[in-house]
Amino acid sequence: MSTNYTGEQIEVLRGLEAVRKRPGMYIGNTAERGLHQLVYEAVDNAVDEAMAGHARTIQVVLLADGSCSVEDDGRGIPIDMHAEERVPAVEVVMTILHAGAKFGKGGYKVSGGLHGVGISVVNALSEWMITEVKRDGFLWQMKFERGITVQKLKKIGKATGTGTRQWFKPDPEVFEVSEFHWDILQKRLRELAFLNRGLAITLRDERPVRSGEPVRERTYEFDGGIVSFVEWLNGKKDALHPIISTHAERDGVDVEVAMQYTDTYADQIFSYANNIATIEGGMHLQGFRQAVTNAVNGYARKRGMLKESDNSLSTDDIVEGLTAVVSVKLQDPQFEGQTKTKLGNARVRSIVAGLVSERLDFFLEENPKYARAIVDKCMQAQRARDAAKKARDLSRRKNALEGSGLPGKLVDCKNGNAAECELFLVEGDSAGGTAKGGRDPNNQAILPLRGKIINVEKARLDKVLANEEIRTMITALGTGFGDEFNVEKLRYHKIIIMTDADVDGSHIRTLLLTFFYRQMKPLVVEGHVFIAQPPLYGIRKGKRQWWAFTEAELKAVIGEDGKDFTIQQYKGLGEMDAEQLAETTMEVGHRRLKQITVEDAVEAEQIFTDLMGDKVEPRKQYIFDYAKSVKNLDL
Ligand code: 0RA
Repeated sequence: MSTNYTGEQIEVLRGLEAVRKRPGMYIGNTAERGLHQLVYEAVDNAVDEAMAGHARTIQVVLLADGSCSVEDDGRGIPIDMHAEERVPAVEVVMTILHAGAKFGKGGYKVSGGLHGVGISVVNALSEWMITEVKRDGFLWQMKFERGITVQKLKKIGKATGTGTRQWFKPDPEVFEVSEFHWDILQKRLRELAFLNRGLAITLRDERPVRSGEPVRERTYEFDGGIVSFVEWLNGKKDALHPIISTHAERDGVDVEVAMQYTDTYADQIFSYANNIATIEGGMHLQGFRQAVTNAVNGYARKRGMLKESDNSLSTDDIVEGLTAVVSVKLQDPQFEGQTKTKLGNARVRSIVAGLVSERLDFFLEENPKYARAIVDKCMQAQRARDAAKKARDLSRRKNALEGSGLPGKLVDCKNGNAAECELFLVEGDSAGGTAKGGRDPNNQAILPLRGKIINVEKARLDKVLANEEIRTMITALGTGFGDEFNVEKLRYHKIIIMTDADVDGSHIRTLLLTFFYRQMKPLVVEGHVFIAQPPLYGIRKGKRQWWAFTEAELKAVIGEDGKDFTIQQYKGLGEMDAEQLAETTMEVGHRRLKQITVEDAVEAEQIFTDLMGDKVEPRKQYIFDYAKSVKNLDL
């Protein structure tokens, strides 16, 4: 290589240096998430080519050497000389930060904070990368190492058809982990296939498998697009009517909506902008909710189901049991919010609302039987909500009479600063007593929960509120719940579920998580909920003592034969005394907490429905898949 750098080479080196110095700025982090982000970046480019109408298939292959290949059948990245940079266009795309945008491909280029950082970032963070382009009857190839071109564009053979292949090996100098996870990739690829009707995405795992296991390969392709998505989401629920859907472009915004009511109590509404999950919602979601509320109220009034003197149905009443996917694609998405997953473009609200109103008004008029079922369902929700409100007002008044209003069972802490306080939700009075003995009274509070918590997935709000354990917990947390939930009133910033490591314990844990997820979602989304991890084993040898939290840790301490060690297996919290519980499970510095995260709302919803809903079959399947699902949810 010449030492007389051109301007372009200097720009490339500066760009690479920036990316390799602060990878987190470009891909979030250098752990599991960042590693998978590399694949998403390559796939997003291919999906863009598909959205522009030029590619139909995408193949993602995980190879034995830890590399990943993403291939599409689009037009192929251009290989002609770039006028300004005087190198082939493909080299510009691969080596210059944000070069993709310069090409102004047209169509709906994603420019979110999460994606669209440019394939050159993947290149910079890869030990090696090979780009192949099929165009004009030839196969072209370029090679890179840590973003630096090591083989200029070269014709390596003949080819039929067109397309692009991006093959890269993440750099172990950059990433703390190196293994791609099938489950993580599969979920996102499936979602992309749902969101892009007709696009076929294949995931293939060519890494060595345990003997007897087949090589995994799955293709996701849905001719129904988001209608198939809703069908899949409701697969295990009973629907009240056929799926209602609409798809249209208005003022440059492509809008797709599919919706269906079920006989359940929770709503599952997923929104997307340019294929990015808008976890924090935004204008498209607002438009949707507003339109559905107006349409159902309008119909109910017109048919006399709601009398003049009746209150209108609220949006919360109207979304109960509703499953919906709202997907918009637009040129200039504005992503806002804490995690940049809230769509800010105001005009999108009225565009979505207009389309949904039109479609839903028409559906209700044309299908009186289904319309009645929907309105009935919403009115039942309204009645339950009224009953719940009365119960709540009553209990508020009662609390006011009783003084502080905090439940008697709560062993509170002294510190008044919520950010420093922790609440342990403990299974049973006896473990509660032990925890009380082991806590730090300054900032750790204990709330023992007796008996079973009601399953919120199967009961309406009024029933849920009649449950004493639930009421006690709500009062202790201080936030209210449901539509009145206010995270700013939270009295403890860490809520730690501490249950036994047995079936009952995991049941209670799941019931609590379901309640938080359904009625206090921000608590979960903002990362306030944790699971305590008591040790599985206590190990002694002479005067020395260890704790093991996994089988592997046990092995590591005692070695293969375990001679001279006394091993005690802990089945429940009750088997430890206060000091042991504090030392292993409660004290900062020793304990291991698992934070509950909702990275993947679709997955979380499915798991809660499966786990807690009416149908038995999915629950059996869940128990079968238990280990796997728990891992997905990061419990
Ligand atoms: C710029 C212009 C054209 C295609 C592409 C980029 C392109 C990029 C990627 C990335 C992955 N797969 C891709 N496929 C295409 C259009 C070139 C033309 O007009 O033929």
